[in-house]
Amino acid sequence: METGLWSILICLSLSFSINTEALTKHPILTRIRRAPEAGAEPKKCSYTFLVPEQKITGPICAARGYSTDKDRVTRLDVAAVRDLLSKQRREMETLKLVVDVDGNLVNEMKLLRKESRNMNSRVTQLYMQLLHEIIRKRDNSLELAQLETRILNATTESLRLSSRYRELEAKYAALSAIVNNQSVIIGALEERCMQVYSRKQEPPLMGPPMVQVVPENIPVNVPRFTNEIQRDNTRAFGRERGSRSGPSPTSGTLEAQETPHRNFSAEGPFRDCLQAQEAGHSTSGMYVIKPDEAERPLQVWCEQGIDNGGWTVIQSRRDGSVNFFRNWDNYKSGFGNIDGEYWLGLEGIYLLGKQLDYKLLVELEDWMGKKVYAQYNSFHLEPESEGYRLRLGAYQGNAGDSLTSHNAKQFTTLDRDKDAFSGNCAHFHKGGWWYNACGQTNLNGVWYNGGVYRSKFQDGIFWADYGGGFYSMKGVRMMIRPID
Ligand SMILES: [Ca+2]
Repeated sequence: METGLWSILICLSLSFSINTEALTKHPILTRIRRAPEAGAEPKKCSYTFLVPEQKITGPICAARGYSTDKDRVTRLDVAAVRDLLSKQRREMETLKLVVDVDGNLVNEMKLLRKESRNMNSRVTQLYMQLLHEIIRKRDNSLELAQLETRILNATTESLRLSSRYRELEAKYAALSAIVNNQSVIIGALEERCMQVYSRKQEPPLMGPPMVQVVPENIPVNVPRFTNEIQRDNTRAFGRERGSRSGPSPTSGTLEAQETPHRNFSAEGPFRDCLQAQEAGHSTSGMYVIKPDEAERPLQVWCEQGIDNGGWTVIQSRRDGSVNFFRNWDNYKSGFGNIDGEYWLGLEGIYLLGKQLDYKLLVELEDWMGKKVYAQYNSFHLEPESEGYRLRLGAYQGNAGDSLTSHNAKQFTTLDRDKDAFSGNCAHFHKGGWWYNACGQTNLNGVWYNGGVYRSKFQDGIFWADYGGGFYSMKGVRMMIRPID
């Protein structure tokens, strides 16, 4: 060596053997498994150390087998080692990353477990709620079933009562028929007795023929299950017989009318109740009217509550408080109480009907509280010189037509007989009416309490087509209104 230095070559063989198999077996590393490098033999490398020149004092150790390019090989080895170290460092970093990822996964797992526990808790809560709901619904079903049972029981009971009620109705109708027939028989027997035992030679009093005995619609069919409170009839009952005032009519004049305290309109006079209504008076009550040719105003009851209102009431019966067995003058001028029972008067009715074309509505109320109607599409009276002859139009309604047979008849009272019967119908029917011989209706007759009545003659307030001749109505109203 020219430098005077000698070299000692120490060959170091470093063997780096990385057990990659052990790494690839790690479960976490499966994702980063790499293919093994081909020819991954333990690599060798050489290092060259330079030492200062020394005097040779001993044996010289000469290296064998090292050629002149040994320095180049050593650098390659160093580079290879560095590369390997770098690779290992990267692998270490990769492993570190993997470990970090693993840690994150563990955290995620923990979170998921916690979430799962929460979900379990929530599911359990929901299950409990569901269970509670099911139990509650089952209880509701039970209550519903109990309620249905009760309704069924009530319905059964109601049907049973209804059936019982119909039976009673039928019995009542049958009994009414018997009473009617008995009244007729008794009347006939009384007449025969009079004939047999009368010491007088004068002919016996023969009554008019009876109207039909048992009509088809005897008033027993009333609306069922009504909530209406039955009105107290005890007050009227005391007057039942009192309203029959004996064979002679009262000769009194128009009864003093009570001072109206309510439902009274001081306005007017109006032509009729329709005009009052058109003037803005929409409530029923007492009004003053004055027909066109009337000498003095009249008090009337205006019915504004039924069938669009505007009805002038010309006759009213409801409690037997007024005697209707009266003479001609009374029937001509009118009598009674405007807020109770009254007759407007033939002259007033005549004057009303003279000013406009009117129609007539007859309202009947039976003792079961049921109301039926008969309406005639025209109505007026002829003047007194014609005996206030009745002029009626066509019938419509649900009461049956018992008035048309009285059409074109003059008015009869006990003291003025204009009827078609040999005797005086007012005498037998105890009222004043447009009698024929004598008639199918007697709305000014005797007010009997309770409906079916017993009498020698048919003198009750009857409407033959509704109840027959021996059924006296509880209430009657006759009212008129101009034709629309
Ligand atoms: Ca006569």
